[in-house]
Amino acid sequence: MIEKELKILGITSQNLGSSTGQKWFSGGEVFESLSPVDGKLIAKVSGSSQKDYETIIGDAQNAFKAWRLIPAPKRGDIIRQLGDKLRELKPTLGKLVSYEMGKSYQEGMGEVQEMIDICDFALGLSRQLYGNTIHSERPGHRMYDQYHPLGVVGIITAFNFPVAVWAWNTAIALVCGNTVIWKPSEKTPLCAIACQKLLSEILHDNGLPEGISNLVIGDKEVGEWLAADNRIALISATGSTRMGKEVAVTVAQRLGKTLLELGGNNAIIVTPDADLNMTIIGAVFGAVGTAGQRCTSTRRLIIHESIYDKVKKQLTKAYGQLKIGDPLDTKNHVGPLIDKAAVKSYLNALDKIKTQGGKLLIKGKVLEGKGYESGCYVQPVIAEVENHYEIVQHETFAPILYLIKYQGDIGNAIALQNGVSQGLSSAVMTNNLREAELFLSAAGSDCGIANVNIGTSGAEIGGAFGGEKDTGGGRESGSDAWKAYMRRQTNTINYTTDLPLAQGIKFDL
Ligand code: UN1
Repeated sequence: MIEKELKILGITSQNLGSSTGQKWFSGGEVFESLSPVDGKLIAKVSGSSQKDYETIIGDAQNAFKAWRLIPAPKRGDIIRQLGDKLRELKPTLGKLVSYEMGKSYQEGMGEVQEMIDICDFALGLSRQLYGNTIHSERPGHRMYDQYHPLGVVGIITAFNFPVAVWAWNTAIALVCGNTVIWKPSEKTPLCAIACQKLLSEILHDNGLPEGISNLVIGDKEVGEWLAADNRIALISATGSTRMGKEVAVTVAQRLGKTLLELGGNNAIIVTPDADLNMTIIGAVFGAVGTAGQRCTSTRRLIIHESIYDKVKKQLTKAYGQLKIGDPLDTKNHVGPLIDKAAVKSYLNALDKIKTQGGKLLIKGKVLEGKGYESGCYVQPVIAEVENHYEIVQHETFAPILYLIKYQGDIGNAIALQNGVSQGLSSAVMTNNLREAELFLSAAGSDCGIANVNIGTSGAEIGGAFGGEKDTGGGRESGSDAWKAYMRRQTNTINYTTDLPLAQGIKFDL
């Protein structure tokens, strides 16, 4: 199924483990990469032993000493070469993403495109890591601030975006002069090995040392090693709020830096002035795309009572047209969940919806029979609920869409939308300028992402990506998110023969 792609990507029995570049390690526990598409074993991959980990961190620290001195635009050129390679390999890597993770081939290709986009962004950024010049209060003094690399950056990523989130972090961290150690999800190790292989070959071909880009394979325990390790300056972690809270505490204990991008509970508000055709497409893609396993997936639709029945009818009709099956077959809309544990949590959520008072408009089930042998394909669900239900307050990584009714003006809808502990992505569907502006104002959405007339998922890399509250507060990707990967230094230079003190303090000897 995927042999050809693995071969093109250079994945062989020699590199099924952790790596500092040209060196590969296979000292630890063995993990199986199973495809949720057909349930087949793709490969067995070795996790990192503590000994492997020590070698990797040593190489990352050594490499940092050289890498930080290479001019940023030259570092940018390495990332340009990565982008070029990704352009060439887009269908191949896109297919591996789709097969190992289970998202549609279209979305797998989209993920690789996101990698290419961040490489372009990082290349430009490598000539723009600007500080400010500041006017000094003292005569003959010059002040400015500048940004220096941090050191070794630890990157922890989730299974749902097995390549793009690495690329957002790595492309930016590397142009900023850091070296990186990546711990991908143990559910998608082959995507990680493919990325590591691509980048480390480029680094090697450019005569650069081992240890600039590193990969450690493992589960939670390896994540804990990274979080507790004071040789790692920044931990950038993407995943559940539960994981993020643990990482935050561990890293804070050693006063390290964190960048957290955690769970969402994203809503689209549908007002009486919404364009309903756009609303239905945006909501359905947001809810069932990646089988509801994006942190930006649409989980709640907050609909005005005057159009509630109409939206409900059109949505249930649209769900009736969804084709569920092999994500590599482009006629299907919805692929499988990542594994059987995810199916269990989907079934558990359905039970809770019923016991907490919700009504299933489209009932859920695990699909069986030909094409569904992996046991990971589920029926996307629509449920009528109230916002305060415990299950609605919780992020379930599955295609479950909650319909919530609001009355009165948009202020009531905004209160519901903000009435959850997470704060990642949000949207309003309206052609009413007053509603749109209120939604974007200080009294509006409390999320890191707030959209008008588009859905909650599918952000571009040019903006800063992340959210507030239980989403962790970090920002990755575009805009000035790069600043989290650097240390700021304020410099004051006196070019006179006097030594005036700031604040006019007199000190004569
Ligand atoms: C994630 O689910 O962790 O905005 C990232 C989006 C994608 C990234 C999602 N560009 O949906």
